[in-house]
Amino acid sequence: MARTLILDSTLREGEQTPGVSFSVDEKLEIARRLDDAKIDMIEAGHPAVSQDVAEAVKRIAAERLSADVLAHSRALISDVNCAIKCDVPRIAIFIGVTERKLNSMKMNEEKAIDAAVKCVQYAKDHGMKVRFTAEDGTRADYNFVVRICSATIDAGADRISVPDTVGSMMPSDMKEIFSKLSKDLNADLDAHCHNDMGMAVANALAAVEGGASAVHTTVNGLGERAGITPLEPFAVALKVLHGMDTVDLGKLPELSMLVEKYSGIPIAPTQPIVGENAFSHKGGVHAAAVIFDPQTYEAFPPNIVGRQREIVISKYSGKVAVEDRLKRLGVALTEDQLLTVLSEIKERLEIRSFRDVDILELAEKATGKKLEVQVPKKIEALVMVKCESNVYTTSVARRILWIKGVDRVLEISGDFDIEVLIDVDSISQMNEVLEQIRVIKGVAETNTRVVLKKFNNGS
Ligand code: HCA
Ligand code: CU
Repeated sequence: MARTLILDSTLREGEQTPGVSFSVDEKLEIARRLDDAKIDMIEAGHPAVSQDVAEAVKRIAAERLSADVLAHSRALISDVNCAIKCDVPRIAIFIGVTERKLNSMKMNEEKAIDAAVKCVQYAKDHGMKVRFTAEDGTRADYNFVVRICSATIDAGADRISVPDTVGSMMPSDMKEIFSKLSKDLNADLDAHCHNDMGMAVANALAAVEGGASAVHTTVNGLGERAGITPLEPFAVALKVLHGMDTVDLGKLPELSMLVEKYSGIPIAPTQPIVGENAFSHKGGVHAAAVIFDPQTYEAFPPNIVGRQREIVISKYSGKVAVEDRLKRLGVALTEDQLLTVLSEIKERLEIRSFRDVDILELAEKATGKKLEVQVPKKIEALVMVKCESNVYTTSVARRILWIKGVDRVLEISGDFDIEVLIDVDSISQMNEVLEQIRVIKGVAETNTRVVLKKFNNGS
């Protein structure tokens, strides 16, 4: 199978995510990092949207990245002119091709072909490489899709995108339509799959099997509604299922965190590849098997993207997981002591995941002696957070809660909006947490107090 090209549209489709607006500098940084990760094409924006979008496209194009940089454009000469002003080497010109969309634009098929061809020719005359997009093409009349795409190919388009604009396809149909298009069109094909029914990765893979040579992605799957094919699982799937090397997989977690930070859209713990839990094992049966042989419960190892496997200790844990954790902490217990620790773990329901200190404390109790282990001294701090007036405090609070090292988040009244309890092992970790809080969109000010002494009433 030929190497699939990846076009990343985080800066165009991704910025169409409700609530997301990247600054020009943020876009430049994301573009550089995408380039660094060896993305083939970067869809930098739709310049006709606004002045700042145009400026970002122009500045990204001026970076002379290895990736092919392109601008998005409606099939309007005025839009193409905006792209020309940005000096982009490539343009993607789209027009809706379903009967419904043609009606809403008060156009018929011939007029749509005419508008598309004129714009493609105009862009070619101005020295740009051109992709034509038959928007919502998977739901449109197939013969018309072939007719309009062929006309734009004759006018000079070298790539054709037939997007699943509303995410209504399923993989078998996707493969079929791309197999047909590869025979009927004399151009390279792009697949752009929306995720409305959660099939964007599967549909993109199916399109590749059918003959698509490029797939559109966004970091963290951002985009209109439920977004499009997320870059991270798609690139990993190409590697794991087809042995295909595309982007630098080791760069994905950082890229994902950067986009999480600038977009303000949190990564769910269960998100594949980049979610907090993507490489964690919890159930006793799972943990025991993974400790024996990780492949028992892993389709691919975490180090494929530079991450590490975690065995969570909780009431679901069995003897093997607890013994393994203690061994890694340098503690060996007798069978009886181990069973005592395990039964305590199963009773202490207030602790959802046991940290090393918690486990060591139980081991000390079971052995009746102070263990000779270097347990890092914990640092606790209270961070008061003030939010900007136009943001929804709960969404900021929720984002803070997902930061590693944050114990509790309280929405409060008074001078500050949120109080955060941090529980970490070192000052440098505390600073890291503070930094992660400060960069969250909507955080205006923070004020930190380190806990010196704690008094409990014994309850
Ligand atoms: C839209 C356009 C698009 C275009 C995809 C492409 C879609 O926002 O409607 O140019 O390939 O999903 O059809 O994103
Ligand atoms: Cu789209």
